[in-house]
Amino acid sequence: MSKKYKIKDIKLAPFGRKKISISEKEMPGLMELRKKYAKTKPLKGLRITGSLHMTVETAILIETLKMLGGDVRWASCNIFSTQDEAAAAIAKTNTPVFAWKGETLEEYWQCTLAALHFGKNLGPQLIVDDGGDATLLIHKGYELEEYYNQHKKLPKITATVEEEIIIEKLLRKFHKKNPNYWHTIVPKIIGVSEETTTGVLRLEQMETKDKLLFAAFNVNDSATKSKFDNLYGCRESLADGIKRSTEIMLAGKTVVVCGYGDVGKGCAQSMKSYGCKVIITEIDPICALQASMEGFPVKKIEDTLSEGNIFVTATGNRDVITLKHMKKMNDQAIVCNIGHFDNEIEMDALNKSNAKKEEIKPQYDCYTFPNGKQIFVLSEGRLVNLGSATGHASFVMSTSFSNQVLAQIFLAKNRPEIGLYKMPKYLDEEVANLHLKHLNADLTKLTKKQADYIDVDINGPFKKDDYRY
Ligand code: NAD
Ligand code: RBV
Repeated sequence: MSKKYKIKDIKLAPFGRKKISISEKEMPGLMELRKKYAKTKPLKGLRITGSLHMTVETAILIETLKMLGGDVRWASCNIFSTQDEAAAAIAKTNTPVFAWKGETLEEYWQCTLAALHFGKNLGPQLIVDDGGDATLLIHKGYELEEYYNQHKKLPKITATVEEEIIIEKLLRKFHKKNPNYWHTIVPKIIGVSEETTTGVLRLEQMETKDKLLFAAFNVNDSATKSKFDNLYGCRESLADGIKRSTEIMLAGKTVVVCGYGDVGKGCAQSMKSYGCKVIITEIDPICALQASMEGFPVKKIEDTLSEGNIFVTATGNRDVITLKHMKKMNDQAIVCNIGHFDNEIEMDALNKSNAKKEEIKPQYDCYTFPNGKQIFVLSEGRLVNLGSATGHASFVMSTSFSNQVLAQIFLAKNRPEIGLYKMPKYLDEEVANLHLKHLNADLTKLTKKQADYIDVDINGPFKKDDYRY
């Protein structure tokens, strides 16, 4: 396959390059890893597919993987999350990239497939995934071939969800020209490193069912990922998404945050700091108790509908805000989601309901119910910080992406058996260390006596594996 790209506009490349140059200085972890591995090139000659929001930060990740020797192809993992100037800057360097802001679902899956297809019967050896869509397409393609090879015909499409039907159709079309593609490429796949909570859940489910076809690395559960990106990242980018689209005054509003995990905690803190009254919904008593101890009322969603002005889902679960809920909300309530997938809000049902939809501007829609009540939905229910703004700021993505790079090096070096792996604590601590200087933090050094007393090595790891931070 050629080194072609599919993006919005290559003329945006100089603007993208300016943003990349600024952000590089805010990504000290990635810059340090470039220095450390530029000579030995641990990813030398390895074909790497990325399916991760094509932002400025991701551009710097891509260029790091390339400097370490990787042969990289990229797609975004969401139809709205691409920064077109970042995609253009990457395309300009002759890196195949297939991503633009505002893809249709058909285009989205074609882009994912293009990123996975390096040429006739050449697929990736390593995958950087966010949410698991690249991994899903490979597994579904493989399954389809299994069926075909056994029955000498393709199975009927039984899916009922629009997106699943799109995937099935795409794979069938691809199968006609490339009948044994997935079986040829899978044995050469070393593994995938997964960025986010929802993607890790998918991997765990596959592992339990013995369905995983290659090794997988859980990047999300590094402390320097989920305890920073999910929490502090969302603490800033949620407000960015809401304000860029609606321009609303946050102070004084009542915000309902559904889910009080790492992301929900960041969202709740953020809204509180703006002077909002924050209400939490939770299903887990521990998280509900944490919310209560922070002074947040914990309620059932049904009991917040007449109070809330802004609703944010952050659960990684489905059907958290339903059409029934939306019908009962206050006039001009704002509804958005910051979890990985758009099924947290019943968007399908809303779109099929008798509410009239009107676009205010891209990723900002007004729905008017027959009784005249209006609600606003941001980014069509997809992650609001990436759809309505530009995602997390560079510094926190440097902690996440340093884990990604180390995970890719681990996979390349160790070629582990099929299974789900996590970052060893000493590397997690190393990622934190790479970022301390940038913030002028001065770490205390243990004495030998102190280290012995608390039973750790003087150079770390400083905590047991199950410490929760
Ligand atoms: P988490 O597991 O730490 O938190 C989710 C919380 O939601 C849990 O406490 C769970 O008990 C709760 N929950 C589940 N079902 C619920 C329901 N029906 N009602 C109320 N609460 C419910 O996960 P996380 O790391 O906080 O991630 C949440 C989502 O955000 C995932 O989809 C993740 O992939 C995504 N994420 C997005 C971004 C972003 O930039 N937009 C960043 C990090 C993670
Ligand atoms: N995320 N990426 C960005 N600016 O590139 N912002 C957020 C960015 C990632 C984050 O790591 C989270 O786990 C994932 O998006 C959810 O899809």
